[in-house]
Amino acid sequence: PGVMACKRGALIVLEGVDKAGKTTQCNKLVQALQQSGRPVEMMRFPDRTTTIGKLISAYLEKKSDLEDHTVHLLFSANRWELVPLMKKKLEQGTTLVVDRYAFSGVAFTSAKPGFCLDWCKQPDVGLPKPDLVMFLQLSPAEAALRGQFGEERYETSVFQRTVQQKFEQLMKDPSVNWQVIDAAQGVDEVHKDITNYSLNAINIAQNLPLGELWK
Ligand code: NYM
Ligand code: MG
Repeated sequence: PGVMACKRGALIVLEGVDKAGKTTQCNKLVQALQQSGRPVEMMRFPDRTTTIGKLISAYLEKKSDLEDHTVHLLFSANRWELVPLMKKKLEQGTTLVVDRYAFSGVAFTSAKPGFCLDWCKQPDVGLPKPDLVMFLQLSPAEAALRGQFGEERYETSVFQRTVQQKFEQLMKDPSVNWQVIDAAQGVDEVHKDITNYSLNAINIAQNLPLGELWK
């Protein structure tokens, strides 16, 4: 008898502007999937633990300055350096829940003057394609109710409004499985929506090959 192909895990991404609740919801989703006996791991981008990630982290904390194109390419390189690990995990049947991905990469850089969406997408073309991208939608007014922004680069309401518009442009692309989640709901309601979409994506992905993003 031939060796049975192991069913692959799903690549699930949470996106949204700062303070939308991505990290909280990623943690809750991982916990719920674990409790239901499904193999799952969380990842986040930028992954600040690698050599490239440390350069990015210093930039975000304003401890260093980097030229805008350069930092964009570093964010992308930080994803590419983790691709072999991601593919291995997915092939082993582990679902990956990812806090930000290439969409944040494009939305944040293209919110800067002089950057078009298309240039920003190019370095991430061919990354593992998420089976599901959930966008946690929160209006600037609702975000303001959640308190002050932090001290890192990009954490101003003016910049975040532009980032939101860039995400909206990216969401028009039907080649990506976008689902918009109303992040103004309570934590448990948001979690319920996210879990339902995720279980569905896990079921569908297990019989499909992993795709290539924007290709
Ligand atoms: N960010 C994140 C980018 O500018 N480009 C990227 O490719 C990614 C993944 O870094 N403000 C920005 C968005 C956030 C910051 O914040 C990372 P956090 O809190 O570590 O998710
Ligand atoms: Mg954050």
